[in-house]
Amino acid sequence: MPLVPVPLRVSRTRGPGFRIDPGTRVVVGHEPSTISTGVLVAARIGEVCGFPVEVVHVDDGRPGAVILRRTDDAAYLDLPADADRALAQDAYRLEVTADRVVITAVGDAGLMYGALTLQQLGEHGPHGTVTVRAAVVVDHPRFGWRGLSLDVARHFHGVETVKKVVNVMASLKLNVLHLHLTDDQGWRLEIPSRPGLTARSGGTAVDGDPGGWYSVEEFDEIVAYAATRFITVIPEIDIPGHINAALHAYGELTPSGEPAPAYTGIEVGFSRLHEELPATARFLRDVLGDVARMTPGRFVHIGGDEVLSMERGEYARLVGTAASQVAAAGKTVVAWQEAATVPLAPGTVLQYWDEREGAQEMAAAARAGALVVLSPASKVYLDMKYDASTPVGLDWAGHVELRDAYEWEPLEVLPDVPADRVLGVEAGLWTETVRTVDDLFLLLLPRLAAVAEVAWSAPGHRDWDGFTTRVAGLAPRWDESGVAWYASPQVEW
Ligand code: TNX
Repeated sequence: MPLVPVPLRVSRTRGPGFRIDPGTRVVVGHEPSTISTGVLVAARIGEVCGFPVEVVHVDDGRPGAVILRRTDDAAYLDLPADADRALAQDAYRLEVTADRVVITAVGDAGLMYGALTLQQLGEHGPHGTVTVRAAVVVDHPRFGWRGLSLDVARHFHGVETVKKVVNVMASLKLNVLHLHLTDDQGWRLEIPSRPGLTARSGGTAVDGDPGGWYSVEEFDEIVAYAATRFITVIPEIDIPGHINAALHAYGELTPSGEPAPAYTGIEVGFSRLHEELPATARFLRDVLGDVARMTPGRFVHIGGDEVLSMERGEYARLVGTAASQVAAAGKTVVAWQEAATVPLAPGTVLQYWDEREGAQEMAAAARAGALVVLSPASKVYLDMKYDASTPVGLDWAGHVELRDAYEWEPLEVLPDVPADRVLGVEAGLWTETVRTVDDLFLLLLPRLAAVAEVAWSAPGHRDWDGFTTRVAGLAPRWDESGVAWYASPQVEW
């Protein structure tokens, strides 16, 4: 299988390659986290080859060992001198010789990424054997934030589907899953202090389609499943707009005191919280407190997008209240670009999506201490149709063919934001039109592979022609795992 995202350095070395066969063992040492990484690596190799792969603590020197080795010496990995810590955690060195494979990394994430590269280098032979040509790979990501945002509010997608998405993300070395859990059409996360949110607004969705929600335990299951694959889940509770589901559940949040009617259309911008209602601050405190407690990761996303019916002062105060609740719970705030004009704590993450506006505001916020994640809709909104014939999707940001998702340079999106303020890149998949798991993967693949390479691979190391051949090699894996994908005419599949 070819390599996507393309690594920093791959050198073929002399001599025969490594054969993965029933004698292959994964050697993990005694570090508990490395043992669990080793178990996952062994399971993956076993899955591909069709036989169980043993995990052992020590290397007995016999041929056939895949050795996972943690090191504190990042110099060994050839990292650039100024590489930040997140990148060091993800870096790895992979050495394949006839007798053994050695994966060396500072963090367990790096070990896992090295094993994924090993898997992609494997060539299938008869009887389940896989051979990997002798090589040395040295690799680290360009960006520490390589994400996908998934809207489970417009249409609900359950735990099993999310796990499939996580598997595909992990295979592409993506590491942030942002879940858009609430919107006008439905509320998808159980909030223990506010059971009415899911009881009354969990069952609705666009067009009257079936809804659903994650219980606390199910959310935990997603978080843990993702964490094992080095993916951080970022929950988004979208305030102060996109909030009709909450207004439908709790009449105390509306000026009349009456619950708002359920909403199943796909307009945006009409619903809002009201600063003057005492219930509003209590709502923000309860919900964001619970969500922060349910989230082991560093970040909680508070939305802030497309509030079309609120005066700026009220908007700023409501976003500020939500942000202080998140900070009080010990988490870092993420918000959409509209919040760039609100004074927020340094280190707040702003997510840029709407290229029609906001560039100056983003630059000013970055100068004042904000960090930036890039989700330019015309490149990475994977709910955009590929072309006019795509059966699902929207087109407000244009058609996004594979090449559009691939051929762009993140640091050119907001030229006035200094490079050291840019955390990375996040694709988006909004689900107004996305009902089924097949719809979902048809939009995700192959474009998610393009975005993953933009986020991981250094400029100058990636190019469109090379990508088209490499991405074609991923399709058989997608078929094996039973996920849909779009045969873009830009690639010879
Ligand atoms: C814009 S991106 C939105 C979403 C829509 C999406 C559809 C963002 C912050 N807001 O509410 O679902 O476009 O592509």
